Amino acid sequence: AEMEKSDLLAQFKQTAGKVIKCRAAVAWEPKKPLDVCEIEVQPPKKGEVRIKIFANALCHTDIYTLDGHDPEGLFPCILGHEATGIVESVGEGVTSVQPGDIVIPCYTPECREHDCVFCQNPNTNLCPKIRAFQGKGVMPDGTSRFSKDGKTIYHFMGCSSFSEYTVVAEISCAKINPYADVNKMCLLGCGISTGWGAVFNNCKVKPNSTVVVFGLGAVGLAVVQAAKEAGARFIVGVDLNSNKFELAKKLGAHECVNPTQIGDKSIKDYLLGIEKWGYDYTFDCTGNVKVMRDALELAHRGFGESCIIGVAAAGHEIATRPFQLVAGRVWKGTAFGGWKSRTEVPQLVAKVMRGETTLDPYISHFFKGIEKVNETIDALHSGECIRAVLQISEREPVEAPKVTTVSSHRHFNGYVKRMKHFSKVNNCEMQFSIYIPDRKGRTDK
Ligand code: NAD
Ligand code: 022
Ligand code: ZN
Ligand code: ZN
Repeated sequence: AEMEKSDLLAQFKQTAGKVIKCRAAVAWEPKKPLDVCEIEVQPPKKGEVRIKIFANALCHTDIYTLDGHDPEGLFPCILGHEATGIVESVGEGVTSVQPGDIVIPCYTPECREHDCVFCQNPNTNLCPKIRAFQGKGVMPDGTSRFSKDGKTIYHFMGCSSFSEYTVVAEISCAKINPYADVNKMCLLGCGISTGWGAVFNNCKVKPNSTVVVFGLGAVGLAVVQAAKEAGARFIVGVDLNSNKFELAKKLGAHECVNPTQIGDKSIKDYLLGIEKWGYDYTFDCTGNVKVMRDALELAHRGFGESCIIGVAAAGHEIATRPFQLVAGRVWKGTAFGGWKSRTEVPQLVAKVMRGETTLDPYISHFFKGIEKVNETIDALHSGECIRAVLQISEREPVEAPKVTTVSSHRHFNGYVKRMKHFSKVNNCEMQFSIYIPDRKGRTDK
């Protein structure tokens, strides 16, 4: 483990400040397979970080953009926004990460500046600091770090992780536990975090509540898993593809319904047949605006909340009768689950590492080598796929120092834990105690 780090670090010292030639999956134009070819990656400028990518999960937005459906999609570009990597070098003024740090690039940045009304507000994560540049496919100085034979290649959502090396803003870089499993944790870069956050942050689902989840892809399944963890008493999953039901039930769904298999009943009437006044929380994880309407109208009369997670196709609009809201239903939405990326993504990684939740069920496909990127896309198109992870560079295995709990007892508002570990320095087993206060909600003062 020590060797790996110093080897890589020595290698990174060689490349720092220089152009790196490496392989990337370039989207030259819409609807064409990705072209795995050699590109040039410029060194990071002020406030930027260059990252060597380990793993990348495919998300639908990448494909949506590749298929030319995003009117704002720019070509040629390097897609990808659900990844893990290691910092190779940093630009001027970068202090929060250094070469060798393990990171998750995030498409919602967190500038943390005192005059950023979004970063300073606990109820939102929509830091606008570099939003305009992200939309234009460039870095905050207005230029791209990617090119091939002198031709500029655009960035995508501030991440562009379908590449052996990428450059992102420091404020988009979440530094995570160095012992994290990078092939799994890439999932926390988008879909799973979003589903969890919609439940914990945007809706704050309460114990004993009733929940409907439309769309049981990775995002909807993550909603199911989080709703179960939050103590929901009745969770219904809805999907046109019944293959998704087995996993949904494993993650906590009490019932699953396929709208095409309930006779002439509408899904709305079917679900109101179970809970007459509607459900405490409903989630759209499909991106279909008709589903969004059903989800809103299935929210409980008087107080039910419906959260839009799915991203609708360009130009689509939602509709309902105003009376639905007058009658107390709340329509809300989420971007990246409301997580403040640099602060909270590392906490999600820690939660997985403590064994309090799992990412394992979401990885249905795993491919090795960037040249497999188009197979990864084919896998996502098959109805069987939840998430397909593409390993771009292998990481040498690293083993965390083993610390085990000897005893744990209640002490004031928390726990005292006695831990033991083997100390290399002292060449013997050592013990220490820590006090862990009970955790508060993230927005509690
Ligand atoms: P996915 O394609 O894997 O899952 C969508 C599921 O919805 C599929 O299982 C599909 O069969 C089902 N479905 C489609 N139409 C349906 C209908 N009419 N009724 C019931 N089920 C239907 O996608 P995913 O990765 O889980 O992402 C889900 C959505 O969330 C996408 O629109 C994605 O763009 C969006 N998303 C939003 C954010 C955010 O921050 N708001 C973040 C990530 C993803
Ligand atoms: C990620 N998404 C869908 C699948 N995977 C996704 C798409 C868009 C957003 C969030 C997740 C999103 C919601 C709100 C915004 N975006 C910002 C709106 C605004 O700033 O006015 C969003 C984000 C980044 C980009 C585009 C839209 C981008 O980098 N191009 C966060
Ligand atoms: Zn995504
Ligand atoms: Zn900010």
